[in-house]
Amino acid sequence: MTTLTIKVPDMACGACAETITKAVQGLDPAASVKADVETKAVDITTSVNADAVKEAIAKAGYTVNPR
Ligand SMILES: [Cu+2]
Repeated sequence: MTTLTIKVPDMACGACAETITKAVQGLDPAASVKADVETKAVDITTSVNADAVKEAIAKAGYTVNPR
């Protein structure tokens, strides 16, 4: 398991946070996801690698910053 913090600057509201959470959990149902709209940061604990997580968030329609 690894813990990632991924910056998603265009996460603007609770619905965005939910979409992102579902995108990550669609990839890894066991992932722990905490999407914070105020800081635009998504804290994720997962066994899936960071690139795959970023890709899932990008596919959900959000721009992902490296860190
Ligand atoms: Cu939103």
